Amino acid sequence: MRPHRRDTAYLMMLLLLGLFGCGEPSENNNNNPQRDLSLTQTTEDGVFTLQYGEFTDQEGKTYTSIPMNEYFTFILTIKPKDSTKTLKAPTITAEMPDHGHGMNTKPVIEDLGDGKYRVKGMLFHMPGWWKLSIKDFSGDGVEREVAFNVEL
Ligand SMILES: [Cu+2]
Repeated sequence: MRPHRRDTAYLMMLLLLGLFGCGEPSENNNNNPQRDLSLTQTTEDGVFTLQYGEFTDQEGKTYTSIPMNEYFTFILTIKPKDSTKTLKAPTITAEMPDHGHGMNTKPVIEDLGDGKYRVKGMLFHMPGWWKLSIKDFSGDGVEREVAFNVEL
């Protein structure tokens, strides 16, 4: 009888964590209209313009926008203003600033040449505000970072 009751208490705890933990839907519905959701961003110094899009699933089927809790692939294009600037494969991360966590997956980046990269293995597992960060992509040793906002 006793271990049984402990199991029940444990289950209740899990249930409460699920209800009040990260991801309670009502707290994610207040989308910020001020947030810049554009798919193109320029680095602060104006040297690089980055664009992302062409969302697909693992089989290459098109998504009109980033899906929630589904693996997706996107194409990132990095264009230097000055053609002498060289590029290298960027570091790509994504986080939910309101929740203090990132993705549970690690993206895989494929260099398609000419400043294009295919980024696979992305998974935004929760609704809310995501910040997609692209950094460390220039060959000149200057650290630059560009962030794209996503509302799911
Ligand atoms: Cu979250």
